[in-house]
Amino acid sequence: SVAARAGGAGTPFTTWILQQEMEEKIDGELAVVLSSIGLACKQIASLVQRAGLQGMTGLAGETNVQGEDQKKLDVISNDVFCDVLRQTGRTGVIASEEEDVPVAVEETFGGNYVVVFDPLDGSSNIDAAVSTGSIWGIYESDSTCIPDFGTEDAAKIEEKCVMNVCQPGNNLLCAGYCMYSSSTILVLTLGEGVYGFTLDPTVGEFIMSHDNIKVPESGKIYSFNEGNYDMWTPGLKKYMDSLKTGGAEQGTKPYSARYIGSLVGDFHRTILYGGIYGYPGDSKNPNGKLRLLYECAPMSFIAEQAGGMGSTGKERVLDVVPEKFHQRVPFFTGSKKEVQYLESFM
Ligand code: P6P
Repeated sequence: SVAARAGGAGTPFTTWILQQEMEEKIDGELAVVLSSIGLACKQIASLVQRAGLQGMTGLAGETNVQGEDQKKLDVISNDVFCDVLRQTGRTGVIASEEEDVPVAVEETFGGNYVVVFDPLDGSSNIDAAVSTGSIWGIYESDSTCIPDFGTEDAAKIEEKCVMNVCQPGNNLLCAGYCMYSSSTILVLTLGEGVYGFTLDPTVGEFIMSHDNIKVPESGKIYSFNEGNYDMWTPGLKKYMDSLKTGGAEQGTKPYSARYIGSLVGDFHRTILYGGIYGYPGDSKNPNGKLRLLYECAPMSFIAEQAGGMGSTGKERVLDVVPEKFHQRVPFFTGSKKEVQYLESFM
């Protein structure tokens, strides 16, 4: 008989999850949650691929809590993630960029896990068929914040859900993203390395294509929206200017600029090719634009597990304890040497 593959390239995602469970890296509950996230990503990939054909581009006519116009696909992708996670019966709280507040999954709050996610990040790119992505993080539910649906009112339940969700990234059990681009790639970490799975549309399954991703130690690619340059601090301007004449090794080859304007696409290229992605704070938005809970913390967990860094410019993103659900932080991530060089200017 063909011995079951012990992981490695070519392993289907479903098989890999079962192997992690057999090796007791995850329990059966988390295995179910991960499989359901894989299903949500396949459903969203299908929607994104057909968006232009099914009249799903354009605006949904509503705005989210961030005051951003919600694209039709934003709303649909959020529903996909919420429905799939509820149906697992293993999630206690789900928290989405698209929802005003975290939501307790009443039917099964006994679920062990809290899932935070951005169902379709970079959705402003959808109308131009530019890459987008889903981002998620999974925490253990905080046993001191389990609401009592029998006795507590909605305000108390909401308060406990927000407390349960606002955990530092150091507590993450799993972080991942799925990029919808020239191919559909699901990348995740369970705390022991970073693995990438490419969707084989002929099978309808994610197949391992990246076995233990490692970020190059350095890389001469920078990914910032330089349109904000005039609003940056003097230190950051000095840093950016230095990249034009070689960066840490002044007088050597200048850096190349690559900016998709979609975090998942820019991040994925950065961890594979090396370099740095940054969304700094500026005079208009001192904490930048990206959200801590469901963008910067999961991406930082992945970056660190791949041997890179995730920094606010002053500290590890994973050390930041969220005070607010939709809290923003300045974000710099990628090759260790590149992020350390940036931090020396902050
Ligand atoms: P800007 C997309 O809206 C997003 O949240 C990230 O995906 C992306 O990296 C960033 O904002 C782009 O922002 O201000 O450069 O358009």
